[in-house]
Amino acid sequence: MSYALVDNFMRVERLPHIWCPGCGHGIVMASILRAIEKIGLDKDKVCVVSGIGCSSRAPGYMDFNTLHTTHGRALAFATGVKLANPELEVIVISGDGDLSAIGGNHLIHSARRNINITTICFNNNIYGMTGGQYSPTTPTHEKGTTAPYGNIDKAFDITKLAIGAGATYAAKSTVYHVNQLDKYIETAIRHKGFSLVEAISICPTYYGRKNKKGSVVDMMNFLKDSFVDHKVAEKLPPEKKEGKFLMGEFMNVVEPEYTELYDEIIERVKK
Ligand SMILES: Cc1ncc(C[n+]2csc(CCOP(=O)(O)OP(=O)(O)O)c2C)c(N)n1
Ligand code: SF4
Repeated sequence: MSYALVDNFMRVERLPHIWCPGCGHGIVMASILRAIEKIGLDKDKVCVVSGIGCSSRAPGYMDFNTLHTTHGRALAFATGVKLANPELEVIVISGDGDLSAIGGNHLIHSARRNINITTICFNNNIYGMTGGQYSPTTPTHEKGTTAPYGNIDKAFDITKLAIGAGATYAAKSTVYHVNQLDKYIETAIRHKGFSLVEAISICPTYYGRKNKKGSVVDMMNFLKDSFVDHKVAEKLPPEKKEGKFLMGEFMNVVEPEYTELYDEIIERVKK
């Protein structure tokens, strides 16, 4: 991260941060800051909202209007903020547990409404903050403290879940593919409507250690080697697609936005 980015957009008095060495979450936070800088948003018009988790600590380090709320409820608070003041650029930061377990209902209904909130999911496939319990995105057979012999659940694809619920912008990248991540976050913030960017992050302390994923460098190399853009994958022969995960922009459409529809009703009732 550049010094200018730190000076302009971070609460340096809050440092050092709480993240473990090698945690991917700082990379996603920096990506968000770069996108905000590039768009040139007025800091006072940005509101970053989070729930609870290692990922949800990010807004505490970011120098905007910030809300650190309760576990799973970031989108509920963010909806209130956006309806009360549609002028604000509202960005939600949420972990995979926060967004797709306890907060799953808020995710689907925010997407369904197409409210103009940008949600960035820091997906490290585990509950980091509370000690490595498995989450709805932990791959089947992988381990967590609550699945010491392997998890038998089928994992959520959060991007697909959001699209199925009505998100009008949805993209996925990783903490290795930072240029794409920057681009998708910027596009998501500029998008009018509900947007989701799933940022595949790494938790070396719990997910990596429990599943013997090797060093932080090994975990980053895994992302580099395993994720392929879905448009590139379409042209690959089946044997080259084996074991690959798809990333890229999956949805980008324009539909009526919730706070505008709400304002229309207010104007109609006033007449
Ligand atoms: C209502 C409630 N239930 C449970 C918790 C405990 N809790 C705090 S963070 C967390 C999970 C965090 O995992 P995730 O959202 O994936 O974020 P990460 O820490 O991995 O970034 C849990 C279960 C809580 N704080 N409040
Ligand atoms: S426990 Fe995992 S998610 Fe939390 S700070 Fe450490 S590496 Fe990051």
